[in-house]
Amino acid sequence: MARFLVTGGAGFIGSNFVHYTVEHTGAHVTVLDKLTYAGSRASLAGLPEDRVTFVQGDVCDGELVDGLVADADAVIHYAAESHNDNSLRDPRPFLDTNVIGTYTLLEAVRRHDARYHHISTDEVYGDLELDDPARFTETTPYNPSSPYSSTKGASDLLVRAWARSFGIRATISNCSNNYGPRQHVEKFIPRQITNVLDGMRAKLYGTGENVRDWIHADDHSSAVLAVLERGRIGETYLIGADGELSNREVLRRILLSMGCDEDDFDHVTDRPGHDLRYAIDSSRLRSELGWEPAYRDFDAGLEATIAWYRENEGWWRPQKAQTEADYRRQGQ
Ligand code: NAD
Ligand code: TDX
Repeated sequence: MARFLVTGGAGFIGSNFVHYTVEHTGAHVTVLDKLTYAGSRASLAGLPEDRVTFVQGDVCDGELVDGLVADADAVIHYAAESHNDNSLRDPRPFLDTNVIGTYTLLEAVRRHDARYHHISTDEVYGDLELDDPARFTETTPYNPSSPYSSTKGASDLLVRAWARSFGIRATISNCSNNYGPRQHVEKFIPRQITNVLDGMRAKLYGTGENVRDWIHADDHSSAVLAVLERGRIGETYLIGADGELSNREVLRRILLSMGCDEDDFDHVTDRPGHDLRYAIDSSRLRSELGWEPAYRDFDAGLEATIAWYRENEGWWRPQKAQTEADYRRQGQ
């Protein structure tokens, strides 16, 4: 039985990967998660105890990390400070977790010769004009805009350096915006859904013309498994599902689906340095590894996500008041 160490496995995408792995493989998963404001044990509820072990701890803790990596065949590194708006308020935790945490894991991987997969984001490439026919590819130069994306870019470069200089067996994937169940209410889609459920107005930054390239978290997980199983060592794979939509359009669909008027929202202060558009060309992943997304109908995936938040108020309620208080302080 393969032994996976999944960092950040109590977060949105990491927990999706743990559920997906238990369902689709025979691997045993050890989750290492600090349980910051973004992590929740409830996201791992219902998983069989003989398949998943939970360890609460920090990826920057060298001794803890060394012991866990020594027992793993493969390390899949999701743990990160993940929210752009938080990185504009207080960048320091992003440097600690995203840069030093990755360095700590890489050193342990080097000592124990574990297979390493690094989870990253399309935001490392900066942004595109709305009318640019180009999309991001594996050779697009890095040009990150925010403290979040610059620390993710830094962590990717550490992985490349450790692969080249020390020969670690590493792959990297850079994925576009994920949606689905168990996403923190600070993020765009869950924030709007839970605002409507709470009788508050939805909040759109700036004009809302900004475009994001949406992918269901299950499709991100299936792509990561494909890279782990069949990816070329040393390679980077972009993960995306051709899901470009403007924020204004996503919000319109949420509002109409929840029985609101499409104008039932407030324009709020824009995010400083707000990236205009992300778009992923995932040809390499599809042609080399034969991966295809299972969720081709964004509206159906969005409906299911809205239903999940309706049915799981107990999961998101503890996060909501503090998140909105933080946004209010910034006029958002
Ligand atoms: P998230 O904020 O929901 O979860 C992050 C998890 O990491 C939490 O459980 C948190 O407790 C844990 N964590 C934070 N600091 C830690 C530390 N020092 N030690 C151990 N655990 C720690 O984030 P997410 O949206 O699930 O993102 C997961 C990964 O995927 C990140 O690396 C992110 O950059 C990447 N990514 C996210 C998206 C997206 O759309 N959300 C897209 C592409 C890539
Ligand atoms: O209330 C809001 N109103 C709004 O208009 C919020 C919270 C966001 N937005 C806009 C900002 C973005 O253009 O919606 C878009 C999506 O925002 P976020 O959910 O914060 O995501 P984004 O900044 O695009 O980054 C996400 O995708 C890439 C993840 O948070 C990152 O971790 C990932 O790397």
